[in-house]
Order: sequence, then C-alpha cells, then structure tokens
Amino acid sequence: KPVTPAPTPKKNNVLPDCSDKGSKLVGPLFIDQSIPKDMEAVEKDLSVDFGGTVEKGGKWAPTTCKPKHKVAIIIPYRKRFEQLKIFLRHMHPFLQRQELLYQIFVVEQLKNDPFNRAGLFNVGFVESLKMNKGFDCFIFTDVDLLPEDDHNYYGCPTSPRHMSVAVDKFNYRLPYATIFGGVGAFTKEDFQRINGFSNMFWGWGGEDDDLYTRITKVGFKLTRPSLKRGRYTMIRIHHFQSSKADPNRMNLLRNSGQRMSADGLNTLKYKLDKVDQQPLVTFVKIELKRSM
Ligand code: BGN
Repeated sequence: KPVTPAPTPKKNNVLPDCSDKGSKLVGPLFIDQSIPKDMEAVEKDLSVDFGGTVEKGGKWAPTTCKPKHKVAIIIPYRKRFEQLKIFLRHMHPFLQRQELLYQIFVVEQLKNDPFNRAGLFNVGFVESLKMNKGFDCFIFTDVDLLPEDDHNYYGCPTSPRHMSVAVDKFNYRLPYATIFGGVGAFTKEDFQRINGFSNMFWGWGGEDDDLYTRITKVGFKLTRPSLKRGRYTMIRIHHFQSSKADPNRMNLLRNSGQRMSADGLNTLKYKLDKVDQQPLVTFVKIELKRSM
C-alpha cells in the first residue's frame, strides 16, 4: 500500500501572494458612530477573524497569503479618545479585508503648544521605521475620518495619493481642486523625496496645502480614488475642540516651494517621551520642538 506523505508545513515564504487589493472586500460599509465604553469593548467588538488576531501594538498580517505591502498607519493626536475608539473599531477590519500587513501608530503631542499636525506625521514616519524598517507605505490620516468603502486601498499608491476626496462634511465633493487634507498615502521613497511635511505649521490649516506644493514641485502626479470609492464619514463628536487657525499660515504658503529642502524630515526636532504598545495601537508620545 503506498504511503501518503505528510503535508509539508507551510512557511511564510511559500504562501501564495495576496490578491492585488485584497480578496475580502465588500464595498460600501456600515459606519458605526456609537462610542465604545472603553478600549476593551473595542477589542471584544473586533471578533471578526480574518486569520490571525491583532498583535500588541496594533499589528496584523494575513496568515493565508503573503501581503503585498507593509503599511504604517500614522495618526496625529491629542485628546480625541472617543474618536480613536471609533476609528480603531472601524479600521482594523477594514485593513484586514485588504490583506495588508499593517501597524497603527498614534503620535500624541504633549505640552500645550498649538497642534502641529504635519510635524506629528513626520515623527510617525521616523518612529515607525525605527520599530520596523520594513514599512514600504505610509497612510497619514486624521483620527476622525472613516472610509466608507473598502475598495479605497490603503496599500502603496503608484504616486502620492489623496484619499479623502468625498467627505460627508463637504457634501461628498472636493471643496477645491488642490486640497490634500484628511487622508494621504505615500511610498516611503516618495515621502522622503519631498522631505516629508513642513514642521512650521502650528495651529489649524495650511500644512496640507503646503504638502500639495511639495508634491507638484518635484513633478509627482497626484492620484485620487473616484468619488464613489473615496467616500468618508467624519466623526462628529469633539468638533467643538478644534484648534485655532495658524495666523502665520498664509505667509508660510507663499514660499512653500523654496522652503521644502530646508524644512521637513531633515529639520524635525522632538523629544520622545514614551512608546506605549497597547493591544490595538502603538502610542508614540512626544514633545515637538520648534525646528527654526
Ligand atoms: C483650507 C485649509 C486647509 C484645510 C481645508 C479644508 C488654509 C490655508 C489658507 C487658505 N487651508 O482653507 O488646511 O484642509 O481648508 O478644511 O487654511
């Protein structure tokens, strides 16, 4: 009688490649804006299992196929815990359906300086790469934006990509053609090529317009999903706490192009206070310093 050989255990390097944009997509999603009681409640909620549970620090990778991309999700943050719980409950299953290897980072600005969204993105880029040199794509996202359609791919874009093109707050339309606010995606090389974001925008507004100039200045072609796939719901709680507009932003925007090589990743200054790997997310707590 012929002996059937025992099946060879599958190693990671023999797994088939994951399909291009994920094989588990469902299209339009239910948006749950109810506030979870605490993070433990969110953990319980994430019972849907796509193979492999979320690891400490908010990491995940598919176990049945080899992921196409290794993605760092970067969120600038201060005092938005209710929004963060809603965001994580929505985003873990979203990213898992896209079969990406990913980790979610929250970069928290300590001290009471005006909020510097762009500087925090830069810190997230640098610190995430320190933790895992393998990240090849970066999603820079506000904590209050929930993608409504999982065909809006959070893997590497072919060139810098503005994702949040149709936000409910703006009646699902682009408010102006050159907007880059909300959610953006870059390969590691493209983000380095533009020297990251400016560090000089303290307070609300302008830093995304500055980034748009950087992208076009080096000749990159900005890409966007369709208005159908790039739909977002903005989480409505906490909006009363918005930071004050940066009074200096118009001046800065006058010389975005000239400044870009001397203001960005290469001039970033901060003090790392603590890296806290929680079950669903990695907190990077920092003090941002004035870089010039
Ligand atoms: C713009 C802001 C952007 C913001 C969008 C949408 C400025 C620069 C001076 C015009 N730009 O007005 O940063 O993303 O609104 O809210 O304030």
